[in-house]
Amino acid sequence: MSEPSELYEAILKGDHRSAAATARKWLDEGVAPMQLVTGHMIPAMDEVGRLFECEDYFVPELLLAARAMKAALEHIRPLLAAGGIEPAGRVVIGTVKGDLHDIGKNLVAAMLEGGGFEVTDLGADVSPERYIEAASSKNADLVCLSALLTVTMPAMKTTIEAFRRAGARDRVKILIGGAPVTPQYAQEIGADGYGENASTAVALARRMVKVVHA
Ligand code: B12
Repeated sequence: MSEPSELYEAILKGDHRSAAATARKWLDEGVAPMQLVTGHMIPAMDEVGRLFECEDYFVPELLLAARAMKAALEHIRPLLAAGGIEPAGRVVIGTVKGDLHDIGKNLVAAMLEGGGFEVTDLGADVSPERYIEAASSKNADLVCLSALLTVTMPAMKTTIEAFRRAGARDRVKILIGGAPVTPQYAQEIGADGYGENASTAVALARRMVKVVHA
């Protein structure tokens, strides 16, 4: 992003009406959806995080920024989903137990849909039991776990262990992601893969489905 844009400012200020209207206007003018996401919206959320860290912003400002981000995403999501061509596999996705952050998870879900996957989104604060139940009832190839808090990362491990205990671990590939998560952590807890962002998540999911079906 060369300079702060209207969309960036709207998210930073938590103005959901302006965020939605600006996103709509730019999409109508032909700006690529992912350019809005990576060039303006994610940088705005990063700045919100920085302001929170240095105590210029508090939880209410985070909530307003998140609402503005979601309002803009409402316009972008259908366009990402429309990009898909062939059905690529079945995915169950959610944010792990105790964690309410769902913006990144929503983006990953939208990109996977756009990549032709059938996606079941369980939302946030998802218990291991709900992942296991959904993976079984949807006959999922992949389970995607998101966590944004260092204190909820262990819930990823607990979820993977629960799959193992339920005898369901071998039926799915488990991918993890979220800002504090690392490839090393994925290896440590026995996940099948780690994705840094929504685009790499799609490439990774495609590779994993090939492995599942091999
Ligand atoms: C918005 C926000 C909130 C909102 C969330 C609203 C919502 N509906 O999501 C609210 C206000 C609820 C919130 C609450 C809290 N938050 Co908060 N929040 C944020 C903030 C500013 C932005 C997160 C975000 O949406 N980023 C944008 C998205 C697009 O990025 P992303 O989530 O990282 O996702 C991308 C990748 O990580 C990846 N990815 C994500 N998931 C997955 C999954 C898979 C499978 C794959 C492959 C990839 C992948 O792809 C995504 C797209 O590219 C961050 C700061 C930051 N910059 O991250 C703090 C932050 C995460 N929050 C923080 C904290 C401390 C809290 C609270 C504890 C605050 C409090 N005192 O109450 C609570 C916890 C509530 C709870 N139980 O969850 C800290 C966490 C610190 C830590 N290390 O644990 C952060 C880092 C802020 C900070 N700098 O201190 N928060």
